Amino acid sequence: MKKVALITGITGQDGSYLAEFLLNKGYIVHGVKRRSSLFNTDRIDHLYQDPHEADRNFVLHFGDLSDSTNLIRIIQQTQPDEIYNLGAMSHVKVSFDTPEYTANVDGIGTLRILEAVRILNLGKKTKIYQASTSELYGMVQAVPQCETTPFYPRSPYAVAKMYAYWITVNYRESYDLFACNGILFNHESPLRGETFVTRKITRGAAKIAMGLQSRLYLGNLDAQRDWGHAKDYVEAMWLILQQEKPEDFVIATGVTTTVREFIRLAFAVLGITVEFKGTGVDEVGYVSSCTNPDYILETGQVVVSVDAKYFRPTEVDLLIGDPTKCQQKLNWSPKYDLKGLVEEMVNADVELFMKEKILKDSGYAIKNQYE
Ligand code: NDP
Ligand code: GDR
Repeated sequence: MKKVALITGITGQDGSYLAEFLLNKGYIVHGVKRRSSLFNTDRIDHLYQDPHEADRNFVLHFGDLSDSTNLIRIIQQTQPDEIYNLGAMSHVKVSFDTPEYTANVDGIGTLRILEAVRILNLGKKTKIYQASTSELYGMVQAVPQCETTPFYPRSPYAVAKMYAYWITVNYRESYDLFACNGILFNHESPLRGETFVTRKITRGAAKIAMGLQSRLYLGNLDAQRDWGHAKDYVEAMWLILQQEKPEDFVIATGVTTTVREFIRLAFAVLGITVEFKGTGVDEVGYVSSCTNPDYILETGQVVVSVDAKYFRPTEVDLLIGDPTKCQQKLNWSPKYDLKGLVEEMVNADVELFMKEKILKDSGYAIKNQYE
């Protein structure tokens, strides 16, 4: 019998990599996608199977984490062996603009999944993975952050995820559910949403090098993050649910890097050296040399400026995870390093914008996208 997985957030970065990973392992994968006015399945279109095909192993269901009845019905119909609750309003800055919605989806949404499994008496069958986050650590209490480091969330997103973390632990202890938190540190990829800082930088660097954009506006360049590759991290999610007993795990690389350094690395892939001067909102990054003959950038050209509108009311300054437990118990360690990740992201964005460049070079107007 094939195992059945249900993924919420299947149209997101992690949902896409996880679906692909589970299909390769022989699972039948069901995914919950939201209704939207335009197609929102770009990241999973390569997995799509025509609904008229018999024996499909990839099936999408319309649904939303704010709707219990819908979740109960989907879980009842699909009878999953494993649920991966990845659906969320996942943008920290945006959570300050939409705090109630974020609490509903990221916090209570998790409760709805747990309750559905309990109501449907699937507690003995269905294992649940909850997408917890290093944002729970927030204000630095101790580093590196591990499973026992105290939480101090610093955004409506992190506070909602803290509720989700504890309600997952509570259902495990109260009802004996196999429910686990993966406390994942930042993970990125060419599929990363365009408004997260890494993708914003790799897109911006690619567009600047290709003459499609002149400058990149960013917020706090001093923030430090423990960045890994999403492809590695979805494997850890699966491993967490294959353990004998349900437990919570930190998933991280153990290496931290500033946003400023990430910018340097991204431009370096394009043969462009960027230096910084000034501090805070006066800070700019300028080109100090450009060795790639495909891109002719003048020395002294300002390519990065700080715009205070990207600052957060409360910031998370430093994240660096301690991967000891996941290394020992899951035998997991990342295959990608940061340099490889940045290279893959920048090269994918250069390829993505090639069509735009050809159109621009042929005199067609191109559409701007704002983040
Ligand atoms: P994305 O933002 O790429 O994807 C989020 C997914 O959730 C999308 O499929 C989105 O749908 C869906 N979604 C949003 N709102 C709802 C809703 N109301 N009901 C159902 N689905 C909804 O996030 P990631 O893939 O990067 O992250 C996956 C999960 O892991 C999230 O829960 C995130 O908070 C968490 N996380 C992520 C980390 C990271 O570094 N990437 C680190 C730690 C935790 P749509 O496509 O329609 O918008
Ligand atoms: P984060 O990721 O908040 O860590 O949450 P993000 O990439 O948004 O920010 C990382 C750091 O970069 C700083 N920054 C900027 N961020 C954005 N988005 N845009 C900018 O222009 C910019 N300039 C500087 C931020 O201030 C921050 O310090 C991600 C999400 O995937 C969450 O869902 C997940 O839980 C955590 O990672 C772990």
